[in-house]
Amino acid sequence: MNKGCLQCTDFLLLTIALLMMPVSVGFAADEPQSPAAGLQTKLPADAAKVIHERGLKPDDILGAVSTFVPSGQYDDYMMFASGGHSGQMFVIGLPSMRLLRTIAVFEAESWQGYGFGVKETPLMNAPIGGDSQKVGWADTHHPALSETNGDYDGQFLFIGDKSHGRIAVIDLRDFETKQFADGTLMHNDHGGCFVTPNTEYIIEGAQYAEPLGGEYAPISQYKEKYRGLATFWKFDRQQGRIDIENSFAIELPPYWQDLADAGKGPSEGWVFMNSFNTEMATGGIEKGNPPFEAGTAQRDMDYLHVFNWKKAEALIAASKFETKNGFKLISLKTAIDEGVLFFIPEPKSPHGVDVTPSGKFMVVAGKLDPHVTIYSFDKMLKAIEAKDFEGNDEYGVPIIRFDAAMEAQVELGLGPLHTQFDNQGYAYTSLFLESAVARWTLGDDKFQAPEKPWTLVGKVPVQFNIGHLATTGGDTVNPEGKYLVALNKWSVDRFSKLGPLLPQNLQLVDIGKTGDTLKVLYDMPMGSGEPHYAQIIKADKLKTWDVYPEVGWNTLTQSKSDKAVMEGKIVRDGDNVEVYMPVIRSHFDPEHIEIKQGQHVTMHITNLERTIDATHGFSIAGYNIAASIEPGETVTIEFTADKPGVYPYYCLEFCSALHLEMAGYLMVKPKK
Ligand code: CUK
Ligand code: CUA
Repeated sequence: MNKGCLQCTDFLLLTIALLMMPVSVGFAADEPQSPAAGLQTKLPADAAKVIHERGLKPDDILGAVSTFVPSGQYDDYMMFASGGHSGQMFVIGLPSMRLLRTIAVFEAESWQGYGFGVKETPLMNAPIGGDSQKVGWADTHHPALSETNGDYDGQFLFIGDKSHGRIAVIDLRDFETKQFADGTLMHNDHGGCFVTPNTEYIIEGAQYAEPLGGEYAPISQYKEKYRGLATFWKFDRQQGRIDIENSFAIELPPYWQDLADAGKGPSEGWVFMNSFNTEMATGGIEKGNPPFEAGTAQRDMDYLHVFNWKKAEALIAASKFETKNGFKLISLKTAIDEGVLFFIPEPKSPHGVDVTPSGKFMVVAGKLDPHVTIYSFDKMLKAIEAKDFEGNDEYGVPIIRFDAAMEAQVELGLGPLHTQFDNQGYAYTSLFLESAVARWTLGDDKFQAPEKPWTLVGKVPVQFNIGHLATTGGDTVNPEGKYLVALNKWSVDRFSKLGPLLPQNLQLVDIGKTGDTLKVLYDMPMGSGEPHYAQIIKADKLKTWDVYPEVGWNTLTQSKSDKAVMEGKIVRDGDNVEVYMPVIRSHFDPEHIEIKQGQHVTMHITNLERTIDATHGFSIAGYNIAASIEPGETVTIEFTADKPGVYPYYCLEFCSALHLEMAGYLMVKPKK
């Protein structure tokens, strides 16, 4: 027997041992066999051969058996990841790391019938900046799941668009986008959104300061005319919509506000938001000025913004606001005078701010500082009450003394960005420059790690250059501490050659075992966008529909449409032609639609099916129309038949043996 075979025998034994370990330990010989022990006899002999042929090492086998989800079984967790400048969102199952679906949000997506004629989507006629200009793309950064009492409730999902300062609302009953809320005061924001513990508000920080309301001011008037912003979008859970009327923003100095997190538990009612470029650098490399990258990194400290949002809400109720571009705005002066806004120095060019599960501490990571800085909410509050300020910034915002609010600093490594939590008293911080995840202990009484508080206990290398990281339930009051996903920016040599544009690499880490060295279990290439951030929810918290509740469902209003019919008909009123079209395997009714050139056509198409997965599509190639009509759904399509000719329409989903026969003709008779 050669050496390789000996090795593969070892590996087989290891596999069996791994399979048996959790349940077989402690079983006496005369006890009945454990279920896992039964696997030993059933493990196919070919397994050793496969392990040998594929050259798998023990860690590979551990990764494989830890992440494999057999056919027909479901993943335990669902990860909702943003899609960067693909403008969409991705739903990924854990531990399998399978991409389960894309959610079309800000961009057209024909598989979902999103953006190609169907009216029941916010994409059709989306305004931007209040000027109704259509944009076809977005840069999605931070998803936020709706919360009840600080825990994900599985009802709604929000996602920010950095490029156009928008937020979208997704209903998790059907995983479809329902609304865009469009900021009218600034052209951009960080694309981050963060919810308060009962989803009263969705918070969005600005990014690049600009004159508010789309006005013009030369860069020489940066300090006087440019401003930052924090927007508080009011969420109406009953309607499943952002209530734009009752949303508001707070005017801020022209620092570049970044990420935020909402207080919870003792800090509920407060919001913490990072900023950088408190230098107010204005760039201009071409004129010999310091470029932004240098200009924004002059000072050792920037300002953590601390907001009392309950007080801000009371100001709105008391009409202490102005209205700009139709949006409620609390002026910087009012925010200062009324005690809504405070600063605390934070080192240095910070990026992430994350509130610990207990709500007692705020963790800030400075991109250019090897430490994370932990602030105590209790100390902050005491400093505010005692007016323990080191002074004011040049706009008059009181600055809490760093030492008055700081609890601890932990040296982690190079390029710390974002922090997540588990249920064992550990925090996890991404180290961009070091390509690692640092695990360190919280000095928090909610969960307690065995090691000394505020101590680095280990690092797991990742490939490569990690941005965000997400843990199971990681932003809630009850993190589950099961998995961590590293969202790495670079994948370099991890996957097959794909040309110069490489996917991001999402790596799964098992964090459930105390004391164990953390290991990457699985690499998932994300080849359709750059997920900046993700949140991971226990799959059984989602209460999704299998089919729409009633036949004739309007998915935008989430109620029955009055245009649903069981039998097809064409109603003609002068040049307006209305087509009522039921759809069921395997026909459209009607199959002929005859109209005259120039007539306006409105189609109401209803999928009569009640069978799970019996989705039909509808397309008219010459008219740029593509719909996905899921079981029970009614869609509306409107177009002017300005091009004469004969246009076949057909079903886009291979829905039955006679799917190809599911077709019809749109006949547009020329005017002359
Ligand atoms: S950001 Cu991309 S790595 Cu928009 Cu949260 Cu930090
Ligand atoms: Cu319906 Cu194919």
